Amino acid sequence: MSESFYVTTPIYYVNDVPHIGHAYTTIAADVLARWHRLHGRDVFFLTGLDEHGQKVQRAAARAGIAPREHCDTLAPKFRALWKQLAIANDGFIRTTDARHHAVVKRLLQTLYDRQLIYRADYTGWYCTFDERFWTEKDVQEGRCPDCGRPVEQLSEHNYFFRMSRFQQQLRDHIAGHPAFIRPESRRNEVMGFLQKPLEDLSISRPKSRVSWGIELPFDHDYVTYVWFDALANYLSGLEYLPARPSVDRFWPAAVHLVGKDILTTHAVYWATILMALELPLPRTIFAHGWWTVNGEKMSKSRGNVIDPSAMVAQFGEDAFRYFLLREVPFGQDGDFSRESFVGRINGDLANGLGNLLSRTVTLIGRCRNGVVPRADSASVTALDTELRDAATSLLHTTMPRHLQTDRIKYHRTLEAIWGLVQLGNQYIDKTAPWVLAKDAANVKRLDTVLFHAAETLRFLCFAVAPFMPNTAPAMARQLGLSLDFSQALLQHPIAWGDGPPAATVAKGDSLFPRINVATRSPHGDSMEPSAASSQPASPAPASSKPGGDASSAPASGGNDRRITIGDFQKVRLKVAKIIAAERIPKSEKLLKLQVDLGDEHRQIVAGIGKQYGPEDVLGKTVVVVANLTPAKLMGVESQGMVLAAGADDVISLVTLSDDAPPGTTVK
Ligand code: ME8
Repeated sequence: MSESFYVTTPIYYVNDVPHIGHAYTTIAADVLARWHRLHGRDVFFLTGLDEHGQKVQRAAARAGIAPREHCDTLAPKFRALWKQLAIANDGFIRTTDARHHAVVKRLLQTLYDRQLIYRADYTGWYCTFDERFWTEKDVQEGRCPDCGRPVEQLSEHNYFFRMSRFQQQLRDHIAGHPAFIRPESRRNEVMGFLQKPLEDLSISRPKSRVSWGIELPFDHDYVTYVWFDALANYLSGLEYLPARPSVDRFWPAAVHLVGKDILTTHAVYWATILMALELPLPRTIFAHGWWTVNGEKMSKSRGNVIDPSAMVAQFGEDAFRYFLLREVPFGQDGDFSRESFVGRINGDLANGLGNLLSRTVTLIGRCRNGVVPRADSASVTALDTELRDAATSLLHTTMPRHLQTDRIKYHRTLEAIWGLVQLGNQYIDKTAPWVLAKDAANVKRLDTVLFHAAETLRFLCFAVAPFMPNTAPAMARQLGLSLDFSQALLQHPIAWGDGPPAATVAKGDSLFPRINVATRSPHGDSMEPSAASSQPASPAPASSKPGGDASSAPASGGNDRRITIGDFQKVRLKVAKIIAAERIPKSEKLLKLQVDLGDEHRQIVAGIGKQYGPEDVLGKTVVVVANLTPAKLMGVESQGMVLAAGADDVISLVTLSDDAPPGTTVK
C-alpha cells in the first residue's frame, strides 16, 4: 500500500471573512498535498473552521444574530475562497459538526477517566480577548502579555488538564526529534518556554461566561475551552469526514502548518494532550511567519487587510499563489505590496515562464508545422545536455529536497524552477532557432533545439503543477500533452525524451497577462492588465526604452506637463511593417529592425530585446516616430523609434492590424 501523507492547516476562526494569512497557510498546505499526490502518496489534506468560543460568540452578537447562523453565513465564504484559489483539500471540518462534538467529548472523557483532568478552584488573570488565564507573573501592568488588552481577576471552579505532568516527556521528545518543531529558531523558542515550569491547563469555561462551545461530558455547567475543541479537529477530521481516512491510516500527521502565533498551542498544549491520550505526536509542526502590508501590521482599523478574493479576481489565483510562496522564505515574516506582486507577475511570470512557452510554441508552429520533433543524437551539444541535466535534477533532486516537511523551502523551490525557466530562455537566445531555420543544412540541429526547448517545458509542467494548478495544464495543452496532474505522474521518475511522440503544439492564450503599471485610475488603483494581455503571450524580458534617441524617450506616466496640438504635430508618426529583425551582438536589449515605411525602408534600433526575440516581431505592423534625428546605439545607426507601452520596462509594442498599410500617418 502506498505511503500516507497527512497535512493540516489551522482551523480558522469564523469571526470575519478570510484574509491573506488564512490564504497563505492553505495555499502552502495545498502545494505539499499536490506534490505528494503527484508522487503517488495517499494524501489527506484537512482544513476547516474553528466555530466556537468567545470570539465567535462576540462576533455573532455584534452582527445581532445567533452564533450558529453567524457561522453558517461565514463558512461558505471560506469554502468559496478555497475554490477560487484552486485548493484541493480532502476534508473540511467545522467544529460545530455533531460528529466533531462526539469526538471531543470522547477525548475529554478518556482523559477524565484516566484522572488527567481534575476540578479545582482557580483565581487568575483572565484575558477575554485571548480567552485564557494568565498568572500574576505573566501579567504586565494589568495587561495581557499576548495582546496588551486589560485583564481581569477571576475566581472560578474549572477543570484542568494535568499538562505539567508531561513537561519532561515533551522536552525529551523535542530534543530527540529535531524535525518536530520547525524552523529551528521556533524550536529553540519552545525549548526556552519549557525551561519554566509548565502549569496545568484550564480546559473548561463556565457556561455563565461562555455558552458557545461543546459541553463537558462530565459537567453540564461547563463548555470545553475553545483550544481543546479546536486542536481535536486534527483527530476528529480523520474519524468521520469522508469514508476513506482513518486514524490508523493517517495518524500521526506528517505536518501541521501553523502561524507563529499559535505555535505554543500546538507544540505544547496539543503535544501534551496527545501524550496523555497515548497517541504519537505529529512528525512536524511548521510555524510560518506573518504578513505585513506595505510595512505595516495588517488590521481592520488601518483598513489595510488584504482580501485574497479581490487579489485573485484581479491577478489570477496562480499568480497569487506563486507570489506568496516565492516572495518570502516560509517561516519568516514578509511584506505584501502590490508593487512587488506586479513586479513578479510581469518579470517572473509573463517575461519568464509565459515567454518561454510562447516562443517555443511559436517556433515549433512556424518551423515544424506544430509537431514537436525528436532530437538528432548526432547534433546534441553541451548546451543541450546542460538543459537536460538541469531539468532532471530540478525535478528529481532539488525539489524533493526543498519540499521535505522538515525544511519546506518554497521560495528556494520556486527560485530553482525559475532558474530553469531562465536557462530555457537563454538557450533559445543562444541557439537562435530562427537563424537555423534559414538554412536547410541545419534541419537536424533545429530539430534538436526545438525538441530540447519543448522537453524543458514538459519538465516545467510537472515542477509548477503543485504551485500553479491551472498553469500546468494550460502549458501542457499548448505543448500538445495530455496530462492529469491530480494523478501520480511522478511516482516513477520521468526521463528526458519519454514524452509522447509527435506531440502537436497548440498556441493558446498568454499564460500571464502583463500588468500595466503606468496608468492610474482616479481611485489610485494603478494596476490594470495591459492591453497586450489578451493577446497570445509575446516573448520575453525588456528593460530599456524603445531605441532611437534614448535621451528623448518619453517621460514616465506621472508627467503632467501640457503640450499644445502644435507640439504634438511636430512628431511624425507612421505605420511601419517590420521586414527583418536581428539581435545586436553583445546586447541583451537591442534589436536591429528593418522597417518598410511605404515609400522607403529604414533601419531602427529598438530596446525591446529583453521582451521580444527577432522571431516575434518579424512581420508585425508597428508605429514609428519617423522624424527623429538619427542616433547610434552600440555603433548601429537608428533612423527612428518604435512605439511601445511601458514606463520603464517595455510591456508591449504598439501594433496595428494589417489594414493600415506601411507609410500611413498616425495622428
Ligand atoms: O488562530 N500573516 O485562528 P485565526 C500570516 N482558530 N498569517 C496570519 C496573519 C498574517 N498577517 N494573521 C493571522 C486561530 N495569521 C485558531 C486556530 S488551530 C487548531 C486553531 C494566521 O483565524 C495565524 O498565524 O485567528 C494562524 O495560523 C491562522 O492565521 C489562523 O488564525
